[in-house]
Amino acid sequence: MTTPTPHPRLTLTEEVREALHDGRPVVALESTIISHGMPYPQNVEMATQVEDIIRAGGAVPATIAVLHGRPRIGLTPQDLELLATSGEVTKASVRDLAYVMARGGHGATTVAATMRLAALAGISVFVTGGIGGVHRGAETSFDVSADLTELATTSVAVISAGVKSILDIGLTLETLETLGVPVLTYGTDEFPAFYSRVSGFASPMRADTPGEIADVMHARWDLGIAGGVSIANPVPEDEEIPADRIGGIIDQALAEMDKAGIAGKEATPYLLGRIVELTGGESLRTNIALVKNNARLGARIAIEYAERSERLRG
Ligand code: PSU
Ligand code: MN
Repeated sequence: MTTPTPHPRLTLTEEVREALHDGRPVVALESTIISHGMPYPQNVEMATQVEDIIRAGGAVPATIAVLHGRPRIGLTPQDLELLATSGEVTKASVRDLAYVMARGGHGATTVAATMRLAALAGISVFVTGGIGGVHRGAETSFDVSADLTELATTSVAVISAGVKSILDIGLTLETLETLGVPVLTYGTDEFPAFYSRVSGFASPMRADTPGEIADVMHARWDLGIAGGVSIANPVPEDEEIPADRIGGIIDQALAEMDKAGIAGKEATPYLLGRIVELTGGESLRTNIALVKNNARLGARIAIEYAERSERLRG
């Protein structure tokens, strides 16, 4: 194995470029969570703290976005502030990337778009909060996140806290199975539901150490099976919102969304914002806590993965 050269359309920070060149662990981070997933100033504080956690864990953070039409791998504090405050940042999934680039605009990348750009840069590990999935009512709305189709094709490991029950968790797991995506849960026999540690759905595959997860990544990709690995890391116990308490709030937010006629790419940002209001800020604290928890795990996975890659290179 050789270190891949990042795609010429990408702009990398020196820190990220050197780490990738040296084969040191790098962890990608998304930016929709900053621009469209949390209010200011908690969004930029979260983004900064998560980068610090990854550095403290021994890896290099690479927050990804499109700025002035350029896909950027690794951002400055000023870039993070812009993403956190500007009203001119498009929520950019894979279908939006080319349009935002061609117009020279700013794009906050979703899980799908971040995976694609991370892969082009040669980054194999990506930390987020929650992945998109099959929305409730998808049998009529057809609203299935492009995060799922990206996981089917792009070879990046994605660490999340599972799937929020604003989505249909069962249908999301079924779809991931159809798409051939391994879903690992970290240290638990139950698939976690983002705000809550339990979802009522059994873990498809359990892993108890970062090394086991790195072994799965290597086995899949060495075999030539392209596509992601989804790792679901439950929110810490003392930070969770019990499923029975968040359930009613999510139902209310979904009903209000339908009444307001909100759909498509606006759905997830609307629901997240409304849930923060309805919980009096509790869901935001939980959201921040679970992203940090994922960052700690992601750094450890990136280190184990880099060690195995190094050994294979000899
Ligand atoms: N879940 C969260 N916070 C987020 C998102 C999901 O708890 O910010 C974002 C992620 O960027 C994810 C995107 O990729 O929402 C999914 O949007 P859609 O359902 O429109 O594909
Ligand atoms: Mn959607």
